[in-house]
Amino acid sequence: MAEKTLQALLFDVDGTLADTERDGHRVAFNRAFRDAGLDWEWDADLYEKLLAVTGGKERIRHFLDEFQPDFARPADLDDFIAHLHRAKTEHYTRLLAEGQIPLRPGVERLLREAREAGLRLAIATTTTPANVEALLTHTLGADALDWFEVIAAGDIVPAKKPAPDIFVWALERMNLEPAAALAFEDSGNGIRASVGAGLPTVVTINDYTRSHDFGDALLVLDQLGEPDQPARILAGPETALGEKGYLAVDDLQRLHATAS
Ligand code: XBP
Ligand code: MG
Repeated sequence: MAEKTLQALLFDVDGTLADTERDGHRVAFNRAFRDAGLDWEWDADLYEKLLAVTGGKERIRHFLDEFQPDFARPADLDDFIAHLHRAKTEHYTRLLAEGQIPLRPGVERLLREAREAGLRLAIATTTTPANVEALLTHTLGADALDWFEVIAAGDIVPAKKPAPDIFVWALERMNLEPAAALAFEDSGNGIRASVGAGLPTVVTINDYTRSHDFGDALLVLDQLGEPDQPARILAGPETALGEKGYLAVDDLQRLHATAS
């Protein structure tokens, strides 16, 4: 059974805090390929297929294996991919610094409400730490990193989502039982990771993930919502948002109490 008191919220980043993939990461990958003189172009449809693999370096390797069988692999393929990925991260963090990728509706509001309510906050993401720092500081300000007790990101765990490792790593550092927390995710890989770590999970879908299987989610929304921008409940208790029409901390506390 979930502990009665909700103590912490663990957030995924890409697709959850911000809609970063199609117009952010994908654009950065393409710019890195161009810089390297490669004629690879990941359009939005191909990128949707590639998103099945989490982790940018793993995604590049998957692309080579699945879509570039004739590409003459360099002697040190790991080094080649790592170099490409470093260039991609430069492009991506520059996009964030230019303010190209805003937070999704309700994200800043809920984070601030959660802080005021004394809830502990953490990040559990597959993306590179530099990307998390850039997103949080360019959208929430320089002190935003301090809002999060733990920022679990990228290569610090051996297996990326859908493996539960990154959530388990964060919970261990917080010395926290999963039943005392809620996770926020956006994708099939993400919820398999969070539920795999024992975390009751709230999902906000996006264009790339709306058809994914969220059968294990406590609640599925189209967004967290704002007072002037109502959220739509796609699965879960129809009273989950009360009369307000957006997700707030008291809704999370009620929802958490029902988690089996
Ligand atoms: C999403 C990912 C990441 C990003 C790209 O992570 O799978 O790999 O697509 O970032 P999450 P990197 O949804 O867990 O936030 O290139 O830095 O991996
Ligand atoms: Mg995600």
